[in-house]
Amino acid sequence: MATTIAELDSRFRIPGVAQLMAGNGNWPKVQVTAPAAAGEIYLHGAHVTSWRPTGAEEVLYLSPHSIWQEGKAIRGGVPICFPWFGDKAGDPRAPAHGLVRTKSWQLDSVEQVGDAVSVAMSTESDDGTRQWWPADFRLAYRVTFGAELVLELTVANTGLSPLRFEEALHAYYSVGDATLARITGLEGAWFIDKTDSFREKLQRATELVIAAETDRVYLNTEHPLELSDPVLQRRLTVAKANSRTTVVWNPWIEKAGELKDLGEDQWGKMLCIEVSNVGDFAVELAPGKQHTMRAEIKIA
Ligand code: TA6
Repeated sequence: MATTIAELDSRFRIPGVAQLMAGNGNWPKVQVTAPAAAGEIYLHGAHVTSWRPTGAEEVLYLSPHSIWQEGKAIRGGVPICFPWFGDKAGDPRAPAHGLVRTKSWQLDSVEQVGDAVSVAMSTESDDGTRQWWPADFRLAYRVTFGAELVLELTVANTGLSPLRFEEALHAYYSVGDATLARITGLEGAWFIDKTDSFREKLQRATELVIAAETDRVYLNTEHPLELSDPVLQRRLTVAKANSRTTVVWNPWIEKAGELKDLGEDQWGKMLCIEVSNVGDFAVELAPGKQHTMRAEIKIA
């Protein structure tokens, strides 16, 4: 028996700070209005769709054309990709970016931590996931909405066999004009260019500029990045822990036009920087062990 939003709200609300409410698609979401930040996270996919530090504008991009429909991922915010990234190798029928961004997650706790609010959700393997990926796992996700947005994804291997999985916090950032935004902190890193037959290339320039469709997996990168936006007049830093790859994506006009839930009028307003462990840097996890990937986003 599904728990109603009213029942969830009575269990988890913190008056004036956090409440459960019906969001888009009438899907349940936790709405946070903490002293340090406002934000929201849906139980659908444990999907963060908003983070606005007090005194600042919204930081995350959410498509106005997102399709709020069972089985569909919300377009924008921070989709969780697990246990594979992109298409599943050797199985074109499998859902892109894995199995959990369209699952309904369990809400475990909502806590005020100083002037921030921390929301914990979880999900685990079931018959539905095992038909695509014969593994036993539990995911625990903790999101702290404060002066920083902290995302912590913990994967536990609850089975008897080793696991090898990819993961990504596929964050969409709102930008004033993607062609004027600049990403620094990647110089000297090698990357796989998915727009050029997955060729491996070296990032020579100090600044990454979006001047065409951009879909790159930066390899063996562990240090913080900076996204500067001269239009919105802000700089974001994206720091991470236990993540060896960073994906940078902008679909540009043509690919955006092919995505019904994005659209060619939207590509210039978003830029994805994805803390991840993908490809050769997928995570190997022994039975009974767990791994936590962490992203910390703040306005510089
Ligand atoms: O992270 C970049 C990427 O892998 C792109 O190749 C593009 O497919 C994007 O993710 C969005 O994927 P989605 O399945 O959400 O449309």
